[in-house]
Amino acid sequence: MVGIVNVTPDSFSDGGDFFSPDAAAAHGRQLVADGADVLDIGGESTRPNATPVLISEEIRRIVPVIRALHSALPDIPLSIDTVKAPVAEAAIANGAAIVNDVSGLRLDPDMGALCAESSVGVVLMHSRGKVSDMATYAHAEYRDVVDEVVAELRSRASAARDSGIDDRSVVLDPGIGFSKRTEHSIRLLADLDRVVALGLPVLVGVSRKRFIGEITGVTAAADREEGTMAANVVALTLGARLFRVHDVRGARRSLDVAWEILRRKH
Ligand code: HH2
Repeated sequence: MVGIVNVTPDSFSDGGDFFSPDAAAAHGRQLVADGADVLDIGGESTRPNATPVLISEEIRRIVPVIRALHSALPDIPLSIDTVKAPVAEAAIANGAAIVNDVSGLRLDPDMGALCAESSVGVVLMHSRGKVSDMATYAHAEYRDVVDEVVAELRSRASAARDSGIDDRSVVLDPGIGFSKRTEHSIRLLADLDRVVALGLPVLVGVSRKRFIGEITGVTAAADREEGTMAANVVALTLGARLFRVHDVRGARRSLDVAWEILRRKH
């Protein structure tokens, strides 16, 4: 279970809630008490029209939080959610063990080598375009979304290998809601076993996302928890093994029950 710690003033569901380093670190500790195995710390929102963040500002936001969490929770792997190599480097220097790159190493040519040299875990998420438009529909044209996302993830995994990153350090993520309309996100979740068949562990980030709001009519992102749990359980059934969530306690309880049933299946 990957708990989300957004140190941003403008994330779509919890922007501004944990913006100070102390509040973010306290929130991270609570998520671990709730059952998080990993914490994912992000200093830049991918929300459409979010204000772009300078490298220096992103580092200023995330380093105090990573330091505080690393010293309070030395056994919990910390992940840095960034597409920028200097931000990842600062995070790694202060205790981060995983780089969660929502561009799948596309946007910063130095990211692959940095991850290889520092032997960190790497999450390769599928998206298209730049940070400012990857959560819009600007690049959401597909003949077959599953075929194309699988092919593009395969090519990101091979780029990671070419940079010297060990396959055993890599996790794939279909990028739910990134350059995808609701129908695309739903198709990808329905055929998630095709992403799992690429042979690397799969993470999904469905938490509170727009497709859940569009299915249920729930407009307030923080009220989309039941839909989040349902989507996570389906993803688990189809082979996902990591879940990036805001409400760790609810995700933990629902997925623990689902797993106890699934693991007894003949
Ligand atoms: N989704 C978001 C951000 N980072 N990383 C991965 N690997 N997978 C995801 O699905 C994913 C992600 C968007 O959610 P959130 O962090 O809540 O919002 P924001 O981008 O506004 O900070």
